[in-house]
Amino acid sequence: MPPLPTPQQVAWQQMETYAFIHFGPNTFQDREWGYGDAPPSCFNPSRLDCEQWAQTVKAAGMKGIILTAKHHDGFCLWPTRYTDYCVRNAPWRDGKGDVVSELAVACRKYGLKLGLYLSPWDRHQACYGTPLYVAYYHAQLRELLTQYGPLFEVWFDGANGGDGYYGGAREERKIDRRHYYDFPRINSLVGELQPQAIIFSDGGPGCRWVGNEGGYAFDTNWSLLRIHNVYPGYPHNEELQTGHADGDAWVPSECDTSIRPGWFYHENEDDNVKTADELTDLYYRSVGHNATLLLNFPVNRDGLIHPTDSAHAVQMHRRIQAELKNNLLLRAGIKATNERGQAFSVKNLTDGNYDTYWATDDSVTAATLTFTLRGTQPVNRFMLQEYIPLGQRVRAFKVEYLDGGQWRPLDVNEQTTTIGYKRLLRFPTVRTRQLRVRFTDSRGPLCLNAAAAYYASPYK
Ligand code: FUL
Repeated sequence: MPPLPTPQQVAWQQMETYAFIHFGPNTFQDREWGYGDAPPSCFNPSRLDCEQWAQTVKAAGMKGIILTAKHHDGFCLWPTRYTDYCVRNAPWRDGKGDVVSELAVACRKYGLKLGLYLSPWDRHQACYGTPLYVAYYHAQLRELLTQYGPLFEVWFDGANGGDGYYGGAREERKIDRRHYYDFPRINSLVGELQPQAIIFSDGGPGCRWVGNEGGYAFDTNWSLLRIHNVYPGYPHNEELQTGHADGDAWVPSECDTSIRPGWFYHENEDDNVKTADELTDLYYRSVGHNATLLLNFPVNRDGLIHPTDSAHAVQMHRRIQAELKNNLLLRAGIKATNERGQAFSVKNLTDGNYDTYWATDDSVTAATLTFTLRGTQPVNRFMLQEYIPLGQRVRAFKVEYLDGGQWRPLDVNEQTTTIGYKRLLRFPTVRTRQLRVRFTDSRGPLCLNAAAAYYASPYK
């Protein structure tokens, strides 16, 4: 039996895009990796407003927010029982503030899901590197899992070990990344307290790092992983980019990137915010490559998302909506060389129902879908979705258009190998009456629940 996603993984994948927020003492000290010695007094956002974050994220079409509750510097954005190195000892809201709680409330108000990042590496705690720290880390995780309502994702970073403040020791500490934190215990804690939450790490088990921080996935991207090989800090990024075609677990990829060069806010990056064009390109190469897009907003010293960042993100969303608006296949005739029977008809490809799909007979792993449009039309985008509750199957396909009497390949400039949850293809505009997809290799019978073709007019 090939690996299948859990219903939670399917629901998570359907979110498609969600936001990251990096915020903490680094914001006030102009750093990326705080050493762990910043005084809590530096944490003093003048106008922190989680509703402003939520409004921005919502307007950018995203479905949730993941906050750095604790980054590598060890400072906690919630008043944890287990250390004084937290908001309780900051001047912000006279030490009575709780960023995690304010964000949880804002997310609920705006219909967004909440996720949390709790850095395993902690450059502040004196006990880091000993078993006591692991108990501390698990206790903090339990607080976050029990105090703030349902979480959609819990994020475990792979960066680990090295030098730090460590209670004043100011030294280098090395841990065994694979075993030190007791990830099996962490995973069962999350499973027990937040069963719907997806666990992110380099190797899952809920979803995996895509092997780069550029915000894109490779064109060949399996949601499968040989999970027992991979662990946080796994050094073979190229395997995380493509997944393992023969993987034994369902571990889809997530593309994390920041809208600015840094993860944290730096004023000197105000003119270096990714443009709507660049962000749109990343959408096609993340969501359109069978992954999710986790886009980071570095909240500034006021405690707000900078207006440039929010403008670009909202423009990206509008652009994507405009480009993928009119599915030309809704009014097209669709024929398949094989159909499993009426319940699995090609009509299911355009009925807008996620859970109905076109399928081929058991023995059929290659087939062709032909789409006849209402007259000759310009086309420059194509979309396919496999019905992933039944797994990821397609290994190779070709998309072609009829040019005069000749079928010609669309100039997609990518390998057309895997599809998975969603595959989006862009190509120079062709004018045609017919398009076809030839599925040439698949691990099993084909199961596709959606197909679309669009004409994205040049953006003004
Ligand atoms: C990395 C961290 O070291 C960065 O600071 C950031 O949090 C990024 C999302 O993950 O591993």
